[in-house]
Amino acid sequence: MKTVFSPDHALHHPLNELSDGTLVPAVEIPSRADMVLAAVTAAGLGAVVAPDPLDEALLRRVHAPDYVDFLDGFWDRWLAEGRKGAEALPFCFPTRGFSQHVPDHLDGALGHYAFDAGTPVGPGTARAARASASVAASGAALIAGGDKLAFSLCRPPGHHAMPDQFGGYSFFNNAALAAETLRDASAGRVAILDVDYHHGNGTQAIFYDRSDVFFTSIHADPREEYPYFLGHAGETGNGPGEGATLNLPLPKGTLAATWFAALETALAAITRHGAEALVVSLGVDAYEGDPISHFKLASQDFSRLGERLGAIGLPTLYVMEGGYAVEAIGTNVANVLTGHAAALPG
Ligand code: SP5
Ligand code: ZN
Repeated sequence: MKTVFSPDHALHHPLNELSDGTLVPAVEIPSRADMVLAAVTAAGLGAVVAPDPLDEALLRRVHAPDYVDFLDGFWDRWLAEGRKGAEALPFCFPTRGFSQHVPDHLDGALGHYAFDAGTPVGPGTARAARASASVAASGAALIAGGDKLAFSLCRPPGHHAMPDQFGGYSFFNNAALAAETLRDASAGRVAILDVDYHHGNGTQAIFYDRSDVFFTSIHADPREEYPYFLGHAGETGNGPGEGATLNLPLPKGTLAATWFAALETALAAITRHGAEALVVSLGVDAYEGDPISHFKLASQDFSRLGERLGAIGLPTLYVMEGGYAVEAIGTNVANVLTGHAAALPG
């Protein structure tokens, strides 16, 4: 299998995030990707390749062009205004009852294009997010070209990114860009399985009205965990997409046995949908040692996850999402990929 990777992820290097009413050290940091790359290399999982240039039309089909332009231009505006901070955080949002017009004021525009105040934007954020998107799309191109297994080592993550809002450490929705790339390349249906601890609200939103891309997610119940406002069991899709979204929320503290039972429910639904390719939003923050999450998967459970996904036999692209136990993130990701590769025939 190939791993697609870009060192440009390091252009996004958040310093602090808001938590418990104070600024604390950011957890979505460059060393995450470096640890994963080192573990994948050490496991002998195959070649590491650079991404192809990003298809601008694809990016602007999944995301609103004005949102893409805003992110691209944000840091120059911040500098031109002589702002003090080394990075920006939105703090005022057009919630219930507010106008959706884009303000001229930079803080207003930043809030318009964001849904949380916990996702710093810095000098290289847009360039890193673009590199991450290209890593996702290039991984999907490998699968479209006949590879049975590939890994897009994306950073920053993507599954919280909405069509025109960033948040949850996500700017461009890498899994959605990968699924779109697969749809463009073939007539087959695609399934997205999101195993990150947090609900993939952005991916759900992007495909909510569509039947050709099935979205299923195993995550902490939004009633008691971020992103709070999406990911409930009752959200099943809309219009032509009715039935093509399956949320499997689980309580904080969930143990491996319960988590793997939910996985079986998700896999049965993927099979029923008739998917011909699988995109896995691979967050490993369901790990028991994760500093911001509350599921109880052990490192060996990630091997079991890979083995189970390999056994269903669909061409599969793994797209890196969350996972903040930096010392274990490499082992946990390599365990998934090694398990999957071992389960493939031949
Ligand atoms: C891709 C991904 O995994 N994004 C996760 C975004 C979670 N953001 C909210 C983090 C809030 C952390 N607050 C912890 C408080 C501990 N007392
Ligand atoms: Zn997560």
